[in-house]
Amino acid sequence: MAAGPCNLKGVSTLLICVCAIYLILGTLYALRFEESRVFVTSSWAHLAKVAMRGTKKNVTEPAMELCPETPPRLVGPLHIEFKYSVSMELVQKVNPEVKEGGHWRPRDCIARQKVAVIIPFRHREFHLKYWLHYLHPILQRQQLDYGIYVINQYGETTFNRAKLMNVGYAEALKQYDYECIVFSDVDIVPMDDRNLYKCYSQPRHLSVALDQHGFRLMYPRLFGGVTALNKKQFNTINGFPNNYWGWGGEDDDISNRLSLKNMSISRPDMKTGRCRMIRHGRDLHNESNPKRFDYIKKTRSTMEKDGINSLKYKVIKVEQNQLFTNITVDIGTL
Ligand SMILES: [Mn+2]
Repeated sequence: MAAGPCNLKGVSTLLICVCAIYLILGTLYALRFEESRVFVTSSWAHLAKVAMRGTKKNVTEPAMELCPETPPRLVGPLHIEFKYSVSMELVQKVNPEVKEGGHWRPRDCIARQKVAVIIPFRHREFHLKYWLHYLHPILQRQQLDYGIYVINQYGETTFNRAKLMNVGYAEALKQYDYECIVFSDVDIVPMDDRNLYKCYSQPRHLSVALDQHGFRLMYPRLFGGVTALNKKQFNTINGFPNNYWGWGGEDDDISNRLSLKNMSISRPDMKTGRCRMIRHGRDLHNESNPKRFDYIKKTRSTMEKDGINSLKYKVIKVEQNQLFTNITVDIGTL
């Protein structure tokens, strides 16, 4: 009889043991499976993450190359007219990539030059609208890393184009590491986008064939309208004269400075260099400067002391507009 309970005890012990082993093995199996599943999912997650990182990298920081020497989206001759009216709102709408302050740069390649475009200005909002309307798309097709600076002369004293251009040079360089400065009258628009708004090994004259001048270069040393100088070229001539108040002469003084420093003038051909100028009457407070004939004879002695090294002005206001930076400046008076 002793075997009975003993047997029963043995069977129940065995059962308990089997149950325990089953539980342990089951738990172990489950744990192992879970673990491996965690491992599997995490490795997939990892792979997915790596793949994502790859695509993300291509979007935000692609291995960018220098833009091609000849911009591929240029169209050549352009139809330019000033008959229909344009609004700043429309210009903004068709140039959605232009950032505050009038900055833009190519997204898919590194621009070959960082260019500040300086526009000496006063009371020509009507012309500026056209200029922005035509130039923003052109400069984008030219794949430049550019910014537009309108240098607005404060007050109603006599206009001084060259001094405003000096101010534009100084102020633009405070904002960005520009390599090239294009100086443009507000009323001149190129008629061919192959006329690149960039700098060359010699100072560049871009507005070589104006419609109002019968698409002819008025004289060989002409350096007015739209010009481009890199920092070295600009500093070699001590920038521009500050003492030409009123219309005329400052462009010839700049031209003198270039030849006195043994630089030549680089130009597009007369077809590519065609430009349209908006017809207008003489502005108030920009009477022709009677002293200009005398001054341009003395460039040799004046250029070293009058220029970017003697520039004095007071910034009144800097506004980051959507299509350009507007700098209002007090440049004093005659
Ligand atoms: Mn004009």
